[in-house]
Amino acid sequence: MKLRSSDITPEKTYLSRRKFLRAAGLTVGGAILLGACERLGVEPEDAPAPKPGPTKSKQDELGDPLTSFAAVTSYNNFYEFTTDKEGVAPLARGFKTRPWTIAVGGLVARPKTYDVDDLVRKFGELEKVYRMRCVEAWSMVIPWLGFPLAKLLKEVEPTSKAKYVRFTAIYDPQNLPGQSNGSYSWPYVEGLRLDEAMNDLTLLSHGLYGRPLLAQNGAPLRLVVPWKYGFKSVKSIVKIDLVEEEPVTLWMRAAPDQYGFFANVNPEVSHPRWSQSTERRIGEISRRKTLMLNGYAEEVGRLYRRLDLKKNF
Ligand SMILES: Nc1nc2c(c(=O)[nH]1)N[C@H]1C(S)=C(S)[C@@H](COP(=O)(O)O)O[C@H]1N2
Ligand SMILES: [Mo]
Repeated sequence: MKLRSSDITPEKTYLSRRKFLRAAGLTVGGAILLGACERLGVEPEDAPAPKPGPTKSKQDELGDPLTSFAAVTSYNNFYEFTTDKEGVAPLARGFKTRPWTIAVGGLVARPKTYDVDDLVRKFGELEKVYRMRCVEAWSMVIPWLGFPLAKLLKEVEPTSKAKYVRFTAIYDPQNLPGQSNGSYSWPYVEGLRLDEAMNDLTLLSHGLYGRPLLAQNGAPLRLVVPWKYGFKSVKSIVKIDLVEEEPVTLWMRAAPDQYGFFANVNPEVSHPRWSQSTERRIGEISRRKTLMLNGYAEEVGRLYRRLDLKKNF
């Protein structure tokens, strides 16, 4: 099926002005809007707003402040629900994320199906503050809870044939209204080269802001790869396979000329719809420069020494 680029993401301005200001915690006319709308009943919601838990960090290693919990949990890309960013959280409210298993297999010595809570107990929770840069040229700073993917991979013992990791998200069209959208090949599939998957920065996340992940953020378990565009960080994973060939991802299938396998954040390689040289940090007014590999070049640049990042976008 042939897609026009306009099919890939709806032409949508993000957060309506009032919601944006509220999410960003900005002030209008001297009144602090964060939380005030609920108290004043300006914008009645049908359920109480979720609350953040405690975080150890207030900023990332570059000194950038955390994006508000309200923005992180109300402005989402999760096409299994809807392509409308503000529509995801309301639709995801009743989505069942327990019980949940994740099957780890393919080219491994010890394939195993894990209950997600056993995984969390076994591999624990680190807090890691990462920038997340969407290919649509907006970004956030998020305090994740999770564990390195490498811990899980080491336990299942990839064979010498394994070169890539393929991640498969849940397929459940009865409960995921977006999966009736025939423009995409469901389920959502993503992939990493094995060395990328083994890198210390690469997390499996089960929480943010000191509390368990909400469904809109990919509960119960999602990938986080901070030097790549946000779409690599696949949500609500049910299967992880070690494979020999480069996986074909949902985005590569949808528009191979626009989305490559690597999807490394690169201000020098523009997407046909979005220049990647600058970005809008959610909660800030003016744009900022996008950093090579999203500011993680020191940690992961060596993975790409032999790769032309202009060709391998
Ligand atoms: N299963 C699944 N994972 C997904 C997506 C999706 O539509 N489905 N969207 C991706 C995109 S484009 C981005 S930018 C991030 C957004 O993560 P967040 O909503 O938690 O900020 O999730 C990624 N993971
Ligand atoms: Mo994205």
